[in-house]
Amino acid sequence: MGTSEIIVLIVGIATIAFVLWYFFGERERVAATVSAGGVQQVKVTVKGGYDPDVIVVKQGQPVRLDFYRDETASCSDRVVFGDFGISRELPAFKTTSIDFTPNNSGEFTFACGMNMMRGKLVVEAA
Ligand SMILES: [Cu+2]
Repeated sequence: MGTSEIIVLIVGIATIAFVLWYFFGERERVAATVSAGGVQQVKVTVKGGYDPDVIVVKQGQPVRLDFYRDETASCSDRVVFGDFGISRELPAFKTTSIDFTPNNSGEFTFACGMNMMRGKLVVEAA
């Protein structure tokens, strides 16, 4: 096998690894920080997606998610937590706080109003 073939092989493997990571890899996962009042807080930036898009909290303790919408694209003007009956407008370039207490453990999806941008709330059993 010549040098150029080896290079092609390495580039091919790297490309496949990247594609696998991109589609199936663990997304950025962020655990909430707990305030003095016992509220689990996470700041989420909304810009073409949710950052972080996997949020880990504990069951039975109040949660505050501060969504900062850093864009005007209409796709993200609403965030919906279907399992919690929450649907909230997110004004552009403002922080919108969403407060709730997850009473059940499990994985819950949140999404924009069109269900295109998605994130995951992981509630760990108390
Ligand atoms: Cu959308």
